[in-house]
Amino acid sequence: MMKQSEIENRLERITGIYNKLSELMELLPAPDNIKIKLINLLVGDKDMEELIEGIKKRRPPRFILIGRTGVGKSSLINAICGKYLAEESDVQVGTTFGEKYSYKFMGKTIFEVIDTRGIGESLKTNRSAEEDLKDLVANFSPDAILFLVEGRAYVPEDITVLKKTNDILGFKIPAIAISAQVDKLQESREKNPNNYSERKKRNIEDAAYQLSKILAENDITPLGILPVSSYIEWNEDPTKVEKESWNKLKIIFDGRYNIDKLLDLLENNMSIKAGIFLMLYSRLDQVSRKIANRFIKVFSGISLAIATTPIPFSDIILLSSLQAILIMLIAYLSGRDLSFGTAKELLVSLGAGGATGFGFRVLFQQGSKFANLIFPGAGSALSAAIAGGGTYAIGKAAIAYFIQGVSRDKLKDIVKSAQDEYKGTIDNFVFA
Ligand SMILES: Nc1nc2c(ncn2[C@@H]2O[C@H](COP(=O)(O)OP(=O)(O)OP(=O)(O)O)[C@@H](O)[C@H]2O)c(=O)[nH]1
Ligand SMILES: [Mg+2]
Repeated sequence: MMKQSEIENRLERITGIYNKLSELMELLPAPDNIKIKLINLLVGDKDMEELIEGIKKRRPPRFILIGRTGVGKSSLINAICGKYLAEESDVQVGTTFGEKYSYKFMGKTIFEVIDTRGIGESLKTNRSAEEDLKDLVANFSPDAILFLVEGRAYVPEDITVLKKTNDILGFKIPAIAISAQVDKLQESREKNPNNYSERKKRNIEDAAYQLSKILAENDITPLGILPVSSYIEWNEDPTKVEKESWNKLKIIFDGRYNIDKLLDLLENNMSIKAGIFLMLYSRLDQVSRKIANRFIKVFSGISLAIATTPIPFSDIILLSSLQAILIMLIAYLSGRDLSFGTAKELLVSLGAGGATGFGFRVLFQQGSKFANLIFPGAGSALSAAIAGGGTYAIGKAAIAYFIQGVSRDKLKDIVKSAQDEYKGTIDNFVFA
């Protein structure tokens, strides 16, 4: 697995390249007019721009945490990134009802949080409290609201805060309701989620159901309702260790439950800037694949655009070149060199070139022949589904080969099933 610093360096390089696409094109054995068209396509694409911006300007996610003292808000944040973070209060933004905190690791802010513990009661009675909350939220511009309740012990004040916060935000940001500390449900001695009994699983489902009922009764419709355990045993008792040493604490028992689902929900619904940062600090082993998937989505979209404004014959060359760039980027994300050689390695495995031994300059001149190898029946005119699905499938093969280490002989099957999976519209996919 690549280290965080190496992945970050690679992301830096990719965003740098986007500003100098001509350098990337130099690596590609395609005719000049194709390269120019490609640059225009990549520069003009809104989704591409958003993704590059998201990578470049990644920043700590901002959460509003709603939940009583002791419900497990801080523990959830630790569970999300698998580290024991230092919670630092931002004195400047503190009010009587909500306070801003930074969660730091080795001096670096990983999360920014507004903790609203205890605010419910004053909201009920105090108008200026509501105004204050409004200001706090407006200045903070949160990425998500996390609402925590333990078991059935929900408190009406919490519901008040959740309602108010959502009113203030106009339901624009994702709210996720969490039934916390479900490891404590019967049988509470079993802390390993892999060994949860059927009875315990039923109890967990029930806790989530009870929470969903409370929310429904209050007309609150969160993006998701999740039962979660943040249970972690550290190699030393954090409360007995100096704050300076928290970053050295290691997990010796991992009882986390559903944190992955929570992360999926957050990543897929937050701004890309916060989502990419979150990936880097929560699931480093999956970052390459996840970012590769985002590139696949963007490149498939561009492929659709190529097919819907056809330039006879040359569109297939354009498409193959675009796909070659996608493969190069995915290979690069996996730790390979940024070169056309890596793309060629994959394309050869897929049947383009290899056996007949024709070079890739010829390949780009014989675009339609290549098209028929990879997308049977394509010919010289491309349908949108074939273009989008082809790029999607080639991208998936690139992830399998470069990132997941799948062997070459399985790649054709992966291309085929990915094409089946892609039925015209890509927006229905969750890019996990
Ligand atoms: N078993 C179990 N204990 C938990 C879990 N989450 C938190 N705890 C424990 O509950 C206690 C309170 O957790 P915190 O994370 O400090 O709660 P909090 O909501 O941040 O509390 P305040 O900061 O006071 O508002 C700690 O002793 C945690 O170890 C969980 O999922 N399972
Ligand atoms: Mg706390």
